[in-house]
Amino acid sequence: MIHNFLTQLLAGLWNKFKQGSPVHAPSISKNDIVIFVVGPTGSGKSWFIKEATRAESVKSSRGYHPSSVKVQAIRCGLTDEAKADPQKGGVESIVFVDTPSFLTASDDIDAQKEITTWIDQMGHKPRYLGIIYMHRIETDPAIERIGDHLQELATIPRFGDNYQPLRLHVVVSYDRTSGSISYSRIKKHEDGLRTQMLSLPKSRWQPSMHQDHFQGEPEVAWKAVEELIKSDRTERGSL
Ligand SMILES: Nc1nc2c(ncn2[C@@H]2O[C@H](COP(=O)(O)OP(=O)(O)O)[C@@H](O)[C@H]2O)c(=O)[nH]1
Ligand SMILES: [Mg+2]
Repeated sequence: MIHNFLTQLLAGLWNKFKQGSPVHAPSISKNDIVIFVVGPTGSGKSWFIKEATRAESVKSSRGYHPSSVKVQAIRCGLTDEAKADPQKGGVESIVFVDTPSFLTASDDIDAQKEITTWIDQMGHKPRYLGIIYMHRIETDPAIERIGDHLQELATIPRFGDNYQPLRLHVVVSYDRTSGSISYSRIKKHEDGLRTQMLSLPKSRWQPSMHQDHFQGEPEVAWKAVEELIKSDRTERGSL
């Protein structure tokens, strides 16, 4: 059961992994944890991965132009200390997958196709697969369409066939340097987001929402990954 194999590793996840570097889908191994980071343009996907992995190749945009048109994956291996831990549950690394945005202004980026191709090329079924959905709280980018976009993701065959119901953890990003936003607006956006998540079909999705806003702290990013995995209620046995 997922709960058991990662219990020890999951305590204080964020200082158990080294700086990340790019990895291609065929190199995914059965001892990897793979986390897809999805969401609209400007929601903070690249920012989240950049801070969590400290990988130099990840560039966040500080704007709304879709800078990621291809899938880019970053692998963080376990530190030597964590590697020596007998409780590491067979896990060797965590791979963050930066996906092209949904809801982009430009229609010539086919996010679903890019993600599908990447998944089809995965060398192995990873040990664990989950999704982080980023949402930028200062703005309200058509959250009523989240369901449609996630639906597209859920129908990607290798996702749909092997991992349903899909584990989805919502992380709200907040860039304070871009100007302040009132408490009531934050609440309103969070409530709207929660309503959308709760209306997702339960047969396909197992959603949850991260309590803290991501404001660039690696600890919060890793905590979100911990929560994603820890609160999985599915028995995925031999994944
Ligand atoms: N404070 C701060 N904010 C950032 C940084 N990088 C990105 N952001 C914020 O996050 C937003 C989204 O950036 P990005 O991660 O590229 O979006 P993506 O399209 O989802 O990958 C930007 O508009 C900024 O508000 C950063 O290094 N520092
Ligand atoms: Mg990006």
